[in-house]
Amino acid sequence: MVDYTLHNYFRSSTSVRVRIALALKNISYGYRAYALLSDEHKAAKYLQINPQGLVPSLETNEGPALTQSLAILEYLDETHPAPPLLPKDPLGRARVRALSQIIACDIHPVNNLRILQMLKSEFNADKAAIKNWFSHWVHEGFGALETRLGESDTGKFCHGDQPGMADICLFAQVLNNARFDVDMDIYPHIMRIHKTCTSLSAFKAAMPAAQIDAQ
Ligand SMILES: N[C@@H](CCC(=O)N[C@@H](CS)C(=O)NCC(=O)O)C(=O)O
Repeated sequence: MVDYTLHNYFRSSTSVRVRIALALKNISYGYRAYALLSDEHKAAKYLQINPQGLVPSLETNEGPALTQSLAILEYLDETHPAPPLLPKDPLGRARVRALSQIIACDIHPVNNLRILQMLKSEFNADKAAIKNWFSHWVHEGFGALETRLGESDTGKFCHGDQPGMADICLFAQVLNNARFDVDMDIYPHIMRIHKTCTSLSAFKAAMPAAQIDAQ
């Protein structure tokens, strides 16, 4: 039997992604919180788990800790196939990975805490400038995502009628956007899917406010 410990932070959207996948697949796990604003993720002990000093990491009793949220999602999908996070057909898989990566590769990395901190400390960006930066990169990615969600493969969720990897990424990013007041009224497909996800217990359980370190 595999033991899982999730090293994460309540508000981290990449942590939200892994918490949703664990909940959808009904996998129980230990919860270890790192306060990012106090740099707990940069402590030597955590760097032994994840040399990148980023959350989340998923520790198992089978080998080295897993890092990178999308790699963790794919590992969970391969080890616990039901319910699937990716479709079976190669074209469908490529589509879902592409929708996910709009968020995970092209929006999230440039809006990560360490980037925003550097904008402030090295480039004197004030609150308004940081908000502008954050919104700019969200709109770049979400504009394209919204267009793609107009495709016929979209159903109740990003791809068909079951939630998968792209919905997980979408849901977590929309939560992040709320903290920066990003105008979401211009994204009807994204907001419809986000609302549908919000009604599912796995998504509710993964939300920041439901975590012990949110108290
Ligand atoms: N590509 C990585 C990104 C992980 C990541 O950047 N996590 C953020 C929290 S959402 C973090 O640890 N930030 C700490 C920092 O920026 O110092 C993944 O998907 O797991």
